[in-house]
Amino acid sequence: MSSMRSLLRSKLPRAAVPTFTRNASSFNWQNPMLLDTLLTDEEQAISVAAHRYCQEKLQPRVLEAYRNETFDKNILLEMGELGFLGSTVEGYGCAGVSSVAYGLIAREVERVDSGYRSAMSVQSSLVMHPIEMFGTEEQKERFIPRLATGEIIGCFGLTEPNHGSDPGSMETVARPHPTKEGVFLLSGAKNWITNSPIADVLLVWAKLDGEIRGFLIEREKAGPGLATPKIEGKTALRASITGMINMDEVEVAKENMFPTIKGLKGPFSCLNSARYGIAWGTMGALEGALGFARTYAMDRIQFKGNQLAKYQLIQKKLADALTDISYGLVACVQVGRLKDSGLAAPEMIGLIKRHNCDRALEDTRKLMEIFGGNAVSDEYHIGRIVANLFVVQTYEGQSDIHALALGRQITGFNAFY
Ligand code: TGC
Ligand code: FAD
Repeated sequence: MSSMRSLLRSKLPRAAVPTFTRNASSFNWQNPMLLDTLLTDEEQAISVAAHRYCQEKLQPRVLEAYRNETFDKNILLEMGELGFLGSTVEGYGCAGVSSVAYGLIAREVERVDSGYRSAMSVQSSLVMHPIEMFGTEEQKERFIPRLATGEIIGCFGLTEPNHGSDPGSMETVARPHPTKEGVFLLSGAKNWITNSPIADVLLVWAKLDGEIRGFLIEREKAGPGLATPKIEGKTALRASITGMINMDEVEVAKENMFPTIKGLKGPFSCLNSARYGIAWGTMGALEGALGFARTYAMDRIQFKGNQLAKYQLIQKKLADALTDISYGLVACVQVGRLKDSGLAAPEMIGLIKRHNCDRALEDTRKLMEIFGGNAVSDEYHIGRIVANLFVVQTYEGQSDIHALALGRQITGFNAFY
């Protein structure tokens, strides 16, 4: 067990670890499928630690952060301290926990806000994990330990202003510097990039001689050709920071290029890990929304002194959400186990990403109705959760794009043309 993993566990009072003592026939709406029976002791402990941190430290900050569209960089330092960043990476100061444990952390973070999960998943799945998979030993040692503590922040630049669902058509190019040996010049633009305005290291995908390659741009060495303006006025995911990456002949040393990975499978392999985390995260968001909606329905009195919770149409909305949470979480555990056994096909991950995003978006939109006019007040949280989930259903492959990837497997016909 690595030291970070021990650290993660040592934060827990023993009594906080869940136990399995319960009646055989009991049903707990907060744990409908007895998810803990599918988890190891270590995964349960990590889940409890993540729940506590997120509820005690993130939940109290989220309203103001969302209102003011601000992201507190200290959150990544706190997550680093707890071992949440790059938690599946082995060595380099990382926890080296299972994919299921990583998913449980994503679930707890997104129970508070999708934007916080976004910041964590980009750092973990889309920067640290790619360096682990494709980087040289020197790159791993140079970047991963500082990314693990949150001392430096990373971002992942794939999407461009004219190429979102079809990144294969990207226009960003790299070319050898005409006079400096071992240096490339990167030119182009990336759009809608989580963390880009505050990133110290920017993983950018660009075409070199027509082939997609990964480059690690270091802000402090990039010079005046690099600009990362913040995108202001977002209608969702306002607690995370999003921006562009504008590159005009940005110098990148050859030592900062991934040495062997070429083509779309480079960025797409990174997305497998991030999409898997989203499948868990959206279930956390839905669980959070169900909790808020249940509390509201129990408290709100209408008609002849009745709680809203007594009405059948209200109960159906709650039951639909609970059912989707139950199926969604069990599927996440199964895909996580397959992932760690090397048996998870990308389409399995696309399937749970798509389904859990769709169910979470639709269910939270229905739960929103329970709040009536109060849904419009940010203090009830539900409007923020629904707005965020639209983005989560869109990024990392919009829902219909994953449907077409599945359709291609079912029929053998490629609908991307
Ligand atoms: P296609 O022919 O399917 O594939 C090209 C090559 O890539 C390989 N590949 C994969 N490899 C590993 N894992 C995967 N998931 C893979 N998917 C594809 C494939 O085997 C092939 O390899 P090779 O060796 O044969 O060349 O490519 P296509 O051009 O037909 O595209 C298919 C499509 C539409 C599914 C793909 O373009 C796609 O997934 N589009 C969605 C784009 C997307 O997801 N963008 C995400 C941007 S990052 C982001 O949103 C981060 S938000 C983070 C946050 O804030 O939380
Ligand atoms: P488009 O590709 O223009 O698609 C628009 C609509 O058309 C979608 O509904 C899509 O499903 C549909 N469509 C497209 N093609 C087809 C087709 N062939 N058949 C049927 N329907 C189709 N990207 C990054 O690289 N890094 C990041 O960190 C990142 N963070 C993001 C953060 C936020 C807040 C947001 C909003 C986006 C982020 N993205 C990031 C970008 C995100 O991945 C893209 O928005 C997403 O991939 C969709 O691309 P697009 O917006 O260009 O939509």
